[in-house]
Amino acid sequence: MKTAALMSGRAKTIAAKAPKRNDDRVILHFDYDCFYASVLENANPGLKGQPLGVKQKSILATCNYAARAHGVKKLMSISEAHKICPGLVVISGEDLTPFRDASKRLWSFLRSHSWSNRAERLGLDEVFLDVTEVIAYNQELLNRNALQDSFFQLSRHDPEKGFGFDATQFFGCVQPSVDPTDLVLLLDNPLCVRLLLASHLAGYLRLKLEEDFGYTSSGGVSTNKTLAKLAGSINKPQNQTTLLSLREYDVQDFMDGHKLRQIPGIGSRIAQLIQDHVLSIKTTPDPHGLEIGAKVTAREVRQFASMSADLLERILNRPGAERGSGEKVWNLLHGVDSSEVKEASDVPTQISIEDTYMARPLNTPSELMRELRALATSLIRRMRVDLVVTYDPDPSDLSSQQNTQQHLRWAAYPKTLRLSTRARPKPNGTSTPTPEIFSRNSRSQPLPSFALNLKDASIEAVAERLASEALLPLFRRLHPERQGWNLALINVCVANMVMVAGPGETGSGAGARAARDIGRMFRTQEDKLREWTIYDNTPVASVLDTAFSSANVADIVKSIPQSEEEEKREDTIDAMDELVEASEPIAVLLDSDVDAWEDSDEDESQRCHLCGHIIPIFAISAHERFHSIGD
Ligand code: TTP
Ligand code: MG
Repeated sequence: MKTAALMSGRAKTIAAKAPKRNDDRVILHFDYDCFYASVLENANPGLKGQPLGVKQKSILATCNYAARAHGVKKLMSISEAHKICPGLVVISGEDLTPFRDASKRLWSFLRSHSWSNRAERLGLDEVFLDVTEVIAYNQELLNRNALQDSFFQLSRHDPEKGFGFDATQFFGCVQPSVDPTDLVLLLDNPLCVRLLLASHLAGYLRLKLEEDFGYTSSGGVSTNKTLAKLAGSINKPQNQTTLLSLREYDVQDFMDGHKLRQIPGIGSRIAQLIQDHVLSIKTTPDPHGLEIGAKVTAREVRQFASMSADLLERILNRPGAERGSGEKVWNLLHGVDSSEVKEASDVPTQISIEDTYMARPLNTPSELMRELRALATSLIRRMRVDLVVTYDPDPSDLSSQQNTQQHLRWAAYPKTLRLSTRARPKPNGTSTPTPEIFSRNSRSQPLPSFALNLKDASIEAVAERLASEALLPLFRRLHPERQGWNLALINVCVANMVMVAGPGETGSGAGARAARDIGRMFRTQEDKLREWTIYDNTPVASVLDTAFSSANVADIVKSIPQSEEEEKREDTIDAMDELVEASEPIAVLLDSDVDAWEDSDEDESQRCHLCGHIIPIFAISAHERFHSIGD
C-alpha cells in the first residue's frame, strides 16, 4: 500500500508537465564492439587475442578490448599507445572498404528481421531495428502455460523458422533490475511481455552476429531510438540491456541520471546554452569545450525553476536555431522520442569521400590536382559499386544484345556534386585552435552527365574529367587564390539521389529505357553547364598549372561565363543542400559511447560539435573524416 502510494505520488509530480511517451513500438539498438579492430581480426584470425590498434594518420581510430585492458584508448596517438602497450599490433585502417563492406553485410542480416523493413544504420557500426510487428505476432503466440519452452517465430509463413527460448526470464541485463519471482506477475503487463520477447530477439540476433559473422556487439532494447541507444550503452561490450519502462518514473529516473551531453540529439551548442542558463553563467567560448553540458544532469535541467518546453525554446532561440528545438529537447529529457527508424534502402543517401592533410597542408596546384584526381577516382568507383546494378536486357532491343556493358544500369543516381574544404586553423598566438577548426566551406553544382557514363568510359577516365571539369572549377570558386590555401581537408560528395525504376518494377526493358532517360535528362543539364565549364584538351595537370601559374589566372577564372541565373541556380542548390543537411534527423547528432570518451585526460582536446566527443587535437581530422563516412 505504502509503495503504491509513494509510486502514485511520484508519478504525479512527473506527470504535471511531462510530455506523454508512446510505448507502442519496440526498437532494438546494436553497436558492434571495437568495430574496425573486429573487421581486421576476422580477416586475419591470428590477430585474435592480441592487443590490436587500428591506425588512421597518427592516431588509433579504435583498438580491441585486449589493448583496452592495457590502458590503450580510442583516438590515442600511436606513440602514446606504444608506450603504454609495447606489444600492440598496429594495422592501417585508412582504406575504409573492408569496414563499409562488413557494415553492409551485418546490416543486411539485421534488416531482414524487421517486418516493416525499418533498419537504420548510424555510422558504420550501429543499427536501429524496429521489430514492433514481429514482436506483436509472437506476443499472440506466447503460451502462458509453457513459458520455459517458448518458441520465437521469425517468419509468418514458416512456423519452423525461429528459436526456442525461456520466457520466464529476460535475456541479458534489465534496467531497473527485476526480481525473477515478480516476473510472472509482470507478464500480465503487455508492455513487459513485448520487452521480454524483444530481449530474446536481440539476444538471438547478437548471437547470430557472433556465430555466423564473427562480430560481438552491445544491444539496447526499448520503445524508442533514444532510449534503446542509451540502454545499449549501459553494459558494453558483449552484453545487452532492456529498459523496463513499466512505470513512468522508471524512464524518468533513467534519463535523470544522464549528463545533458550524453543524451543523443542534444548537441554541444544546445547543451551549452541550457547549461549556462541553469547555472546562471555565461560560458566564455572555451576552445577545449570539455565542460559543455557535462556539468548538469537531465534532472537538474528538468527541475530547474519554471523549466518547460517554452522556456527551453526561449533559451535556444538564437539566430539560425531550428524552431521547435525547445520541445524536442524537453521531450528528450523525458525519454520521449517519436523519430522513426528509417526504412531500409539499398541506395545510400549520399556518397562522400575525403582526405585530410593535417601533417602536411595542401598548398600547390600540382598537389591539389593529384588529390582531386584521387578523390574523384574513389568517388566514381564508390558510385559504381553502390548505385549500379545489372539488368536483363530487353530481347527486342538489338543494340543491347551487342554490348554486354549495357547490362549495367544506375539503380539510382545523384543529382548534386559538392566540394568542401577546410583550411588549417590560423595560429592565434596559442597552441589551441579556435572552434572554427571544424568549419568547412562548400560549393555545389549539378553532377555532370559524363559521370554517369557506364558505356565506354573507364573509372579513371571519368574521374579525370570530373576532377578537371567539375571539381577544379568548384575549387576555384571556393579559393580564387593561386596557391597557398593551407588546406587541411578536401571532401567530394554526391547527393540528392534519384531512384530509377528497374525492369521488374515497370515491365521488360524499362531498365534500358530508364538508362536512356537519365542520359536525356543529363544532356539537357550538360548543355546548360557547358556555358561555365572549362573545356580544354590539354592534359589536366597542365591546364591547372597554366591556370594557376600564369598571370592570367584570374582572367581565366573570371571568364567562365556565369550568368545571374546560373549563380542563382547554384545558390539554390547550395541552399537546398543546407536544407537537406539541416533537416537531417537527429541521428547524425547521436553520440556513440560518450562515456569512453569523457574520461580522456588529454590536455590538448576539443569537443566535436557534431557528436560531443572529446577529441585530442591531433585526432580531429581523423574524427571529422569518420563523421563524413557515407553509407
Ligand atoms: P565507436 O563505436 O566509437 O567505437 P568501436 O566500435 O571501435 O568501439 P566500442 O566497442 O566502444 O563500440 O566507432 C565505431 C568505429 O568507427 C570504430 O571502430 C572506428 C571508427 N571511428 C573512427 O574512425 N574515428 C573516430 O573518431 C571514431 C569515433 C570512430
Ligand atoms: Mg562500436
